Amino acid sequence: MSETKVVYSLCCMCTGRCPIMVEVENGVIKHIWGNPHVFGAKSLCPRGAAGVAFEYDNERPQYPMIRDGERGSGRWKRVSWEEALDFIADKLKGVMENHGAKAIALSDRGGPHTELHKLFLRAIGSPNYFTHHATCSNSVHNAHMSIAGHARNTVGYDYKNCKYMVVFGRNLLESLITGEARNVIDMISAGGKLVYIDVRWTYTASKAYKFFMINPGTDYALVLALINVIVNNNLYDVDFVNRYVVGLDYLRAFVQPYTPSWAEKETGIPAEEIVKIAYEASEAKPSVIFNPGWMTAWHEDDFYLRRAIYTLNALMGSYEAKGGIVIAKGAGDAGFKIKQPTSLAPKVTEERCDGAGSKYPWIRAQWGLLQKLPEVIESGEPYPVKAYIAMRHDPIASMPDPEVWIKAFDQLDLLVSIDVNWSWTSWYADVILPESTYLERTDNVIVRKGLKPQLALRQKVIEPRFDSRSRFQIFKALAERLGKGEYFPWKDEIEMVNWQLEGTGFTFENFSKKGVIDLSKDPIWYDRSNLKFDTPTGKIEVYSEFLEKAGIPSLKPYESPKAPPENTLRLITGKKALHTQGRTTSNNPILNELTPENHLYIHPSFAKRIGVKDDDLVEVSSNGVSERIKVRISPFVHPQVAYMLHGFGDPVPLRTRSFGKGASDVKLMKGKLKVGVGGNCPLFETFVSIKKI
Ligand SMILES: Nc1nc2c(c(=O)[nH]1)N[C@H]1C(S)=C(S)[C@@H](COP(=O)(O)OP(=O)(O)OC[C@H]3O[C@@H](n4cnc5c(=O)[nH]c(N)nc54)[C@H](O)[C@@H]3O)O[C@H]1N2
Ligand SMILES: Nc1nc2c(c(=O)[nH]1)N[C@H]1C(S)=C(S)[C@@H](COP(=O)(O)OP(=O)(O)OC[C@H]3O[C@@H](n4cnc5c(=O)[nH]c(N)nc54)[C@H](O)[C@@H]3O)O[C@H]1N2
Ligand code: SF4
Ligand SMILES: [Mo]
Repeated sequence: MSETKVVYSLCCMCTGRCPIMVEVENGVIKHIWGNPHVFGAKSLCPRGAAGVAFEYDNERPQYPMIRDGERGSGRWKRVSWEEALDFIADKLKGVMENHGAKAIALSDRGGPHTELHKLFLRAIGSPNYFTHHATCSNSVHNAHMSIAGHARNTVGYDYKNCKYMVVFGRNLLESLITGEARNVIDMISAGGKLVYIDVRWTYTASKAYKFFMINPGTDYALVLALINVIVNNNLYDVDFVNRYVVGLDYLRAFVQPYTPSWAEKETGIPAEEIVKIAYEASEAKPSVIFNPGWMTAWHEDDFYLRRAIYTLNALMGSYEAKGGIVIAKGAGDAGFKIKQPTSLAPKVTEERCDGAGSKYPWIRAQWGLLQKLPEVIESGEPYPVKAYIAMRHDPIASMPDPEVWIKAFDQLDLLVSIDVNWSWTSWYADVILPESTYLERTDNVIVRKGLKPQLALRQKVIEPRFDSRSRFQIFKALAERLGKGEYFPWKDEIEMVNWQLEGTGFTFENFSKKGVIDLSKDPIWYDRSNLKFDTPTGKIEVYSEFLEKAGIPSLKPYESPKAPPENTLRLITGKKALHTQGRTTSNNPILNELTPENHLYIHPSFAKRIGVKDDDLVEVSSNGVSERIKVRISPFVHPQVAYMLHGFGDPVPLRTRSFGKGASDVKLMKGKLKVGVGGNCPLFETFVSIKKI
């Protein structure tokens, strides 16, 4: 008799962690749906649904391997888990004896499923934990930290009740997270107005009430002009600003030169439209969101743009307002305490190798500056780093300058890649550890923060198909081998989950009914007359004494972005709904069939100049690097930019579907392994020349 069941869990086909409902028949996954108890419907983004194709694809590492040839030669020997873990532990012991634990670095994607990696690093005593945010949200996180005292993701958006939202290059409906995209559509259906700013047309633009194609890298001019109109015409929320904003006079004086007609020349957006946005937003306040996006522009000065966008939200009084920016409520707000594994080990106080939090005091250590790691490895300054664990992270594919990474890796005593796919980094690793997929493992309990906080759990749906292990098993085994087993006191994942839930009245079993546990029946709002921001003044610091002391202006005078040198275009990249980042989905059997390669989108005026038509093959070059790619000609990209999807030009032959298809953006972004003011790599400061082949 056939046995069917439904298991609730969390997706991991991107960073969104959407709640899912998995249909299983006789131990085989048949379909992955959205969790209807959370979404009110079963639909899911295409990548989430393609999790079935990922699970049953054999083109992934199937057992632990140790390198058996030159780095990058693709020669490996299969080993048992015991051998692989012993090998790693021996190397780590050697590194610790010679250089101390701080010579061991680990990077991952950040987020709440990193507890066990961080616990491992704390247990052995290394401060060198990095996230992937140097090429994701670093400047937004650090900007919000500096202005409101919290990370970007400790505030959310009350989209459903929002009446007016201005979005800066955050492609909400393509670079999507299922629940967020749904909420944005609900907002528009309910009559909320979306104003979308980008350098190219996107699906999000297609749903917008107004779309403006802005001159690349000039968003800061637009924001300064909006502030100018708002403060000069008293369009701001006076009560909120008087109560919570530090630096209104500074702001008022600062923005005086930045008039709408000045901004029109910079941005290409008509002055009267800028004035209209300011007035329309003000009418809708406080149910207004100026959405700073995730990284949009990736320009060196991005940090100031983000601070200025958050300033607009403060002026609208939209913090903790219905339809505005809401402070995300956690378990504590609902009267629950969830124990976190990292709390078992003391924080490491030793200085980090990248200068985050020390040389760069405004850049928080919790995300780090991964772009500094190759330099540290090469130079041994401020101290040697000799071992590196890339955990659910592919730095070579997701950061600029692959050759710099590869060269630095040659200086390491140990490079470990823990992945579910063949990543570019794993191709150079000494040891590859295949993690059990997200459908084959249970992770730690997470809190889904928001107005109504919930607990959620990624849990094992089927047995691992290959000789893989979960992150729990891997880090516990390594800690034990290094004499730190006491920090991983649980027998297995379920015991850990139950430990996390101790005192709440819930257990592992409570997730079986609908996948999540509601911690609050009603939305939790803080008292708007008594808000507390985690800054030195407890207020929103438009003027920040802390930054000024560190030599960073609170707002920087505007400088026009560099114009592309003659016959070049600014290279920009992004995502589409069918793919995730660099290596998570490009080889996925279904998604690869739908989008097997990327194209270079250019404006007809430039196409005419270089004599190309749709689908012609061109050579794109920057800084001595060239890639080949087909062109698409579109009037919907700004005449000064060339756009391509991120994550193609796969160099790993074992990924037969994606190998060699399309062009690699990270190769072209040569020389961008730098520290922008907010800690981001300035990826979009890349200019390319293009010629027909
Ligand atoms: N030029 C350019 N660079 C970019 C971007 C861009 O648009 N343009 N986008 C940037 C952004 S926003 C981000 S967030 C970063 C992302 O950069 P990364 O975090 O490196 O993103 P991915 O390539 O998706 O995932 C990294 C690795 O995690 C592996 N993985 C997936 N699921 C699991 C799992 O369950 N367990 C384990 N152990 N491994 C897993 C994947 O196979 C992949 O090899 O890239 C950034 N880099
Ligand atoms: N389908 C899909 N969804 C995803 C992901 C994925 O890989 N695939 N990744 C997830 C992750 S980790 C992240 S961080 C988010 C990222 O979400 P987004 O930040 O929305 O991601 P991108 O697609 O990189 O979008 C960047 C946008 O900035 C625009 N842009 C470039 N230069 C400028 C400029 O000067 N001004 C303005 N206003 N716009 C500019 C680009 O044209 C592009 O549309 O997406 C998440 N969701
Ligand atoms: S947005 Fe899509 S791929 Fe990302 S977690 Fe949600 S369902 Fe999965
Ligand atoms: Mo990201």
